[in-house]
Amino acid sequence: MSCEEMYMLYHGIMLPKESHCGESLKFAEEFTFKDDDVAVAVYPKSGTIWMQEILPLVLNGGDLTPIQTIPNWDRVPWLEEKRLALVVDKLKSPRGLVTHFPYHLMPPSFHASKAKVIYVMRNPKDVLVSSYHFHKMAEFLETPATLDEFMEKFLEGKVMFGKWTDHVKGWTSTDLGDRIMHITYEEMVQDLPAALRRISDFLGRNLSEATIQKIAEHCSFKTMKTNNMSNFSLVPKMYMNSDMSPFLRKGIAGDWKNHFSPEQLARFTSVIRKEMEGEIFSLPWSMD
Ligand code: PPS
Repeated sequence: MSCEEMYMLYHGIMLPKESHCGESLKFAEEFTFKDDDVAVAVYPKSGTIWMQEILPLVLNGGDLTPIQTIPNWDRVPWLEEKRLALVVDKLKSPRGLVTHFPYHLMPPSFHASKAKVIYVMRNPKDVLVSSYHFHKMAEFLETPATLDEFMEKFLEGKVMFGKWTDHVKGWTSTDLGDRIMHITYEEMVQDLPAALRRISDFLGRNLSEATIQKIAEHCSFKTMKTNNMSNFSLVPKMYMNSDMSPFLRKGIAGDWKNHFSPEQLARFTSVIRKEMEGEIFSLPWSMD
């Protein structure tokens, strides 16, 4: 399949046609957010599926039913994807939604509502590596020839949802005040119970330590890898070929060190640094 056949352009960003179309984007634009909705905004490969596991558990006091009976894409659907229109009426409040949209594409009703949003950010070097492997296994995305070639596309924003730096800049300079919480993938890897306590406090849930520990256990990489409702094993191999690379691949921070050459590191770092020049917000990772 050619690139034109695989992707559509929406406000200048590339979206895979497999999961997005004009109707799904119109549905997102006209979507009515409720005040008690919780959105998770996240650049692809930064912790989306992880939050689709965490959010229902935190919102429902640790009840495992949703994560054991509903596939992640219907449990906490993507705002912009085709599935939302099919499942929206089945979602129970408080509803959880995920989105890869940059901030400026969030629909008017999101701004008019009091819905909260959690922005998850991951070291872009690991985002790149995770995305590179994902592009090899996802048959609906362009297969990268080499890491070098994919890195150039990533840095230019010629990948789904555009430039990583634009996404981060938009979501770290919002006017949402206390409606937004920022968290990093690395923070979650380092101490998941502590991250869950922060999320629970932000959402006004008063979870006991026993519930926090229970959620942490069910949202560990190891447990999620065996959860057929979350590990994409329900998706036919012609769409996602886990023989090439499993969706839940490594789940660690710093895998870029196993992939980047010194030249690639220098190139990546200099572009990201330049893009972030003049930003008040500074990245929480060393770029070296
Ligand atoms: S997507 O396609 O945008 O929805 O992908 P996304 O879910 O955002 O990112 C996939 C990466 O998140 C890792 N992941 C986890 N890491 C640690 N612990 C848990 N529980 C977990 N769940 C998902 C997943 O393994 C992908 O990262 P890599 O580095 O490829 O392993």
